[in-house]
Amino acid sequence: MNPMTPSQIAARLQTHPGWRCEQNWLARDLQFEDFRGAWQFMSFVAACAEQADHHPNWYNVYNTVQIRLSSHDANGVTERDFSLVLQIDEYLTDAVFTDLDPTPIFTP
Ligand code: H2B
Repeated sequence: MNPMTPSQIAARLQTHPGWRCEQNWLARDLQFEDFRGAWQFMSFVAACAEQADHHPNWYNVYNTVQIRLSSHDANGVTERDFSLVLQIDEYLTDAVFTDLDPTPIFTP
């Protein structure tokens, strides 16, 4: 699967508020009410990821989750990443959360 072009990604992101593109990644930084909320979100995404055999990069600290999606084998963003975005956005329609300002992922 070929990576999408920056203009293709920008066009798709029009319908996915909260998400942005950072180099070869789709990125979103979320804050939930508490650790339980963050963990329930991650559990949902983990199940979707396993089903799709397509896994996020993410970083969790208490009630925050920084999620990054990319297709490693295509070295870029593909439809598989947007398929996860769709499932995540659907989950979030019933969740209590706020979007955090873009925050670089902590790298030790
Ligand atoms: N997840 C992501 N995001 N990109 C990949 O290229 C990828 C993956 N490849 N999950 C899968 C696993 C591959 O390593 C396994 C062997 O199918």
